[in-house]
Amino acid sequence: MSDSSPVPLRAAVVAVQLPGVDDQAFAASIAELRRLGRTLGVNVVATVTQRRKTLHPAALFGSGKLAQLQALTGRTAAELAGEDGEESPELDASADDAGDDDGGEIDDPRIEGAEAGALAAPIEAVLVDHDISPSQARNLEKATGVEVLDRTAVILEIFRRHARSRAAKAQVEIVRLQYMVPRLREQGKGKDRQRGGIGGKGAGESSLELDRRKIRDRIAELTKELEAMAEEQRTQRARRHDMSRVALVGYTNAGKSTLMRALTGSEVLVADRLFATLDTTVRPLVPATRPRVLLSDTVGFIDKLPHGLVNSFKSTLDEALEAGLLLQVVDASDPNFERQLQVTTEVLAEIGAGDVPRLLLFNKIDRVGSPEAEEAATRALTERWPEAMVLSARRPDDVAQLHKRLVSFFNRDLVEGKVHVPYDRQQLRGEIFASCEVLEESYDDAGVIFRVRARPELLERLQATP
Ligand SMILES: Nc1nc2c(ncn2[C@@H]2O[C@H](COP(=O)(O)OP(=O)(O)OP(=O)(O)O)[C@@H](O)[C@H]2O)c(=O)[nH]1
Ligand SMILES: [Mg+2]
Repeated sequence: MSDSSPVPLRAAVVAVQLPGVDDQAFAASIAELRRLGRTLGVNVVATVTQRRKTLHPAALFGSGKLAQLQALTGRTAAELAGEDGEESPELDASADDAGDDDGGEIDDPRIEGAEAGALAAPIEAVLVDHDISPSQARNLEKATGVEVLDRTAVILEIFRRHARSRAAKAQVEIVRLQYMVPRLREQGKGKDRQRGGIGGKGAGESSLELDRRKIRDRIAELTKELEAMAEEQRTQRARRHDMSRVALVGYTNAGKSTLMRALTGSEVLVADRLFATLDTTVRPLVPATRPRVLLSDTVGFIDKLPHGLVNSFKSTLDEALEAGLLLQVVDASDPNFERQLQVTTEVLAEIGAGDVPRLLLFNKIDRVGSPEAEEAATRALTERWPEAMVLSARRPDDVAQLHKRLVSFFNRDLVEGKVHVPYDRQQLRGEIFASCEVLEESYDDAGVIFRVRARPELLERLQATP
């Protein structure tokens, strides 16, 4: 199989519905994995689900379900077992809990697309909507004979493809390598399959060649590189320390970058795909305000975000931590928005941004439907979240109103005072005009006296400057 094939890979999504996961949440999670797959150019043509009490450590599915999945690969269990010269461990392991197969209601594999009844062509990959262990993945690969990616692997691959800056690339690379370490032995034991596919293992790169020590060295090297970059970023942030800063945060695809564009006139990337933005961008509000308000756009969140990714993007997310205000953007047109809001709130707490003042923005209200539906949705949202703003990033009036609200938020903190700038220190003049609202300018023998409105910390610093 060539890894540069322009034809989308055909895949099946598999998921186990565990107790405590309701139908809606289960369906939403699967739908999200399909979207993640599409972002990688993977066409999900079937979904195989099963209810089980727990995730079995070795076998994800019971034998009946596994047979259905195997059928989608266009080969029989016997063929698949014969190919590997041994019995499928997935089938063995599922013998003890075969009863589970009948334990709950089971979907038949859903065939997507027009031709119901049978798949037009066999699947070439399996996407699992869980984080599975290396042995679960290995067993499933053996049983199906196709590439298996769990949710983490799918997200990591998207991050790898979308990373642009040196820092983002290094961050993703570290997490990917960490993900690979426990899986190396598994792959090393069997024959190394030099096939192309989704997981970035193609292009002649053999996982055997990369032994663990080499990987650890590489991780250490990347970590050092990142630390140097973080230092640089810290210096840059320190320079913005006295300024009014707002950070856009929220679920992936909520419309953060669209709002960034609308509020700052910048050309950041907007795309209808998951994790379009991985790098942080900082721009001043436009129309310009005095003092300046800086807005930052950054990576989005997702349910079951791989833990390493949250950690590795922490320095990127520091921008959010240091902001005076977070704009928590929610896609109000997504049926699953409440869960997305919850996930975002949890991640914010996890990175230590739980206490930063926050303004909830229910975005994409233009997408909910008719004017009546929109009105009803707006009413319901404001009833439940009275402090929130309901808006559409595509409506200039809404954006103007948000702009106003940001300005008045920071205005509340401003204090009035005088700054004396000696004639030989006129370089301060530029900084004062950029960072303060200048109310009056007068002169004495020694220099210029500015009467300004500014953030208290800034005013103190300016007044202390000799
Ligand atoms: N109808 C409508 N579409 C919107 C609105 N805001 C954003 N979109 C669309 O939603 C999609 C995602 O928007 P982005 O701004 O890229 O979303 P994001 O939050 O930056 O997403 P990530 O960078 O992936 O985390 C794009 O296709 C936008 O055009 C809105 O208010 N109304
Ligand atoms: Mg974005």
